Amino acid sequence: MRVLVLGGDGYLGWPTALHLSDTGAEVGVVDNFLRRRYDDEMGVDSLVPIESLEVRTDVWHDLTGRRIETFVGDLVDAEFLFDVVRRFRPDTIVHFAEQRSAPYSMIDRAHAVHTQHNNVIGNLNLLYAIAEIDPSIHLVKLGTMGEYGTPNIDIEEGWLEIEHKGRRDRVMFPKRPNSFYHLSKVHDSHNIEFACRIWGLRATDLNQGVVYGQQTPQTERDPRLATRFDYDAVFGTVLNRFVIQAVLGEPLTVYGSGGQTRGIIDIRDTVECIRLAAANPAEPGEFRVFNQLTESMSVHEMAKAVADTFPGIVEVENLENPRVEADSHYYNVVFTGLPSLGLQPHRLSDTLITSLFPVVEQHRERVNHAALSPTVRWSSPSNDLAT
Ligand code: NAD
Ligand code: USQ
Repeated sequence: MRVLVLGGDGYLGWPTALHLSDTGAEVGVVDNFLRRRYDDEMGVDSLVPIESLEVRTDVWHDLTGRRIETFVGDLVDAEFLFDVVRRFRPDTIVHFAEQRSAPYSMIDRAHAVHTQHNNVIGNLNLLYAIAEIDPSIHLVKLGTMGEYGTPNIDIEEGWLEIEHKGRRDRVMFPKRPNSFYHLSKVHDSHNIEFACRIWGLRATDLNQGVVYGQQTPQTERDPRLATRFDYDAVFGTVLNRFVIQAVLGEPLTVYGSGGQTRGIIDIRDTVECIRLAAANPAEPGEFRVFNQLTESMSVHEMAKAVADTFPGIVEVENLENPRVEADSHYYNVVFTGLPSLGLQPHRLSDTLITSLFPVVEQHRERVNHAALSPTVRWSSPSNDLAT
């Protein structure tokens, strides 16, 4: 298998590239280091130091004898992207390369426009590149559970059978996301479904829940293979943030009552889900959707799971919610597609939480405490243009 991993320098893309390479695939990585530039913009850095892409791939080669080819450039630059797909000739393209923070997309007009331009245009260029160069390429696209929002009905895997006024149809599941970032993923899903239906492309949209964890069997082989670990209020995801806050002795920042429920997944399951999707491609013309999570939990339950590992020491603080989102709602998600392909999920447990503690403890001096507090507010749209 020849797999091109777009966004292969990121939190999930890098360990996925290693996992695929380890299982024998010929892997190429594309990235423009946008994520590293957001760190400079926000004045933060990954908790765990990360090496350059060049060093990472050299270390992997030294350890395993396997090469990962790298292509540095922007998906929004269609000529660059077409050239890479022509040169690498993948049979699978895994697409992680997007601006992925909801708070970042809600900072102001410029950040919302950047997010949707980067994500929607990059993805659209990719669809054209596949259609022109080789329509048999299987696109494995990272979507998000947040595309659905929190509807008052069960969340199906991408599609919904409906009966309306005595007639039946199968339609894409209705979407009601909570940020301009999550909306960009909805737009991507519609564009991909269109390309499958009209051009006969084949795609798997993986609606992934919130990821936690930092190590995979491959990244653990050498500290220079580490992937990033974000904890700040803009790019840090909830469980990773709670673990860092617990180790630092800071209160766990639950937004609102903490009743908001989300799908979650261990990073080791993320990389395996990608392998399973790639190894079992969608049919030509098929827009296949899997919900990529292994369990659902309220934010309050996540905080409790972390706090319980430090009995009596860690406090939970209910902050006024900076976001606009339901914190008391129905949530029942169907996720049978990936288990039916063989996924054996890791579940959140004390052991998993405590296995993150040494990583955090080792780098605790690197934490910028000021970056832990949320500053982006959903309810007041901010215009960055001078008036
Ligand atoms: P990340 O920001 O760490 O990685 C994304 C990578 O893509 C970065 O290295 C970035 O430089 C690159 N990139 C972005 N735009 C690009 C462009 N135009 N051209 C080339 N490279 C570009 O994010 P992540 O946490 O690894 O997430 C990867 C994907 O998975 C995203 O699409 C995200 O929406 C999705 N996802 C992430 C999570 C999570 O909890 N982290 C959960 C669900 C879905
Ligand atoms: N939350 C807190 N306290 C915190 C941080 C978050 O209560 O300190 C709450 C949020 O209000 C939200 C939930 O936890 O209700 C999840 O927040 P998050 O920041 O962990 O996740 P989110 O913004 O949804 O985005 C992350 C990734 C994104 C991915 C998404 C999957 O950044 O790329 O798409 O998780 S999902 O949530 O399923 O859409």
